[in-house]
Amino acid sequence: MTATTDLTAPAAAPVTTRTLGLIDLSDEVRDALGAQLERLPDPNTDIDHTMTRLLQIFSTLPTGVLQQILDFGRHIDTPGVTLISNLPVDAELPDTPSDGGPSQDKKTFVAEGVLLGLSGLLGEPMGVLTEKAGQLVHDVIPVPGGAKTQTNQGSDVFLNFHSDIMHDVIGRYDVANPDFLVLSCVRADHEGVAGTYYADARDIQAALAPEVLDTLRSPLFRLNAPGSYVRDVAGGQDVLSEPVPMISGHQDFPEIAISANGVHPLTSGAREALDILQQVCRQVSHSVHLRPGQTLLINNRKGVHARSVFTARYDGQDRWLQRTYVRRSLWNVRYRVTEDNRRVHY
Ligand SMILES: O=C(O)CCC(=O)C(=O)O
Ligand SMILES: [Fe+2]
Repeated sequence: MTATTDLTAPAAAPVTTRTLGLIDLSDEVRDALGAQLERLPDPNTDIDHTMTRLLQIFSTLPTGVLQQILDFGRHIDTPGVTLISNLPVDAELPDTPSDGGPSQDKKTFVAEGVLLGLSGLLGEPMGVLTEKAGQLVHDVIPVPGGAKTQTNQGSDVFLNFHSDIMHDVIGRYDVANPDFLVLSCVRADHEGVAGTYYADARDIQAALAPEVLDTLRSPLFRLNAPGSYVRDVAGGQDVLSEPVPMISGHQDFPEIAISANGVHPLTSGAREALDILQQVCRQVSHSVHLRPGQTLLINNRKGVHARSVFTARYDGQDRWLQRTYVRRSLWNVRYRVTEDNRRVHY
């Protein structure tokens, strides 16, 4: 774990990098979790029953660890990102699916159990029809056609600092989107160089000149819908949100929302501020090279995340992450619910 420091970037104030939460499980705790998760059935068969069982299993974590995870989910002043290490893994792993998943050959569900069990300590996993076909467990895998895109299928290009957002007919893409992402590593990339970055909005604000922050706090930006939505639904055309600020809310507890697939600034000053924002994100960010048995808890409102370039070979052994989208509560997003599944939204 390193804070990435680029001395040429235009931070206006000394750079500080907020704490990266760290949890390292003992081998004993890992094995006890693993023994229970080995027997887990496919979570998709009865998701609410599985979430209930997982709550029982994960409540046996040592009290200090459990509280650190719960505090991550419930408090405004806790870290925006926490890395959990030494989690159990599946004894046998099929090839990384070449089509971006899900795998048809995965026989045990330890990774899924870890992902959903941790998600359940933060809130409720949810799906979106236009992202991974509404699945609750997302596979994040490099796909040849998406190598150069600003999406989770990419590998050849730096995936810019962004929030995971959703197209929404209300014109705001940062309202019904997930409060948290949970990202688990099933398989690392061949060279082990793929980095996941996180920049905390509190650190970003502190590093910005007041006039740049003022611009970023003004509704001078339109978010483009996610790449998956533009590609699959809008025939490749940008679909923009109403004008929004990039950073909003309480001075000490700001919220940030950036779209990966392009932000349209409404003025030249806003364009300049956006460039500075990406550079400052790099300066204040943590980077983690995820390995099997590691999971990142990401607060999708307190900060923004990014991914480095890495080399995909499309040989069945490529990088494979699993991801959930988590809402603290499903109540205030009920206007988007599908008829078929109360966890899945349009
Ligand atoms: O591949 C990564 O490390 C992060 C990708 C990403 O932005 C996401 O899954 O939302
Ligand atoms: Fe993302």
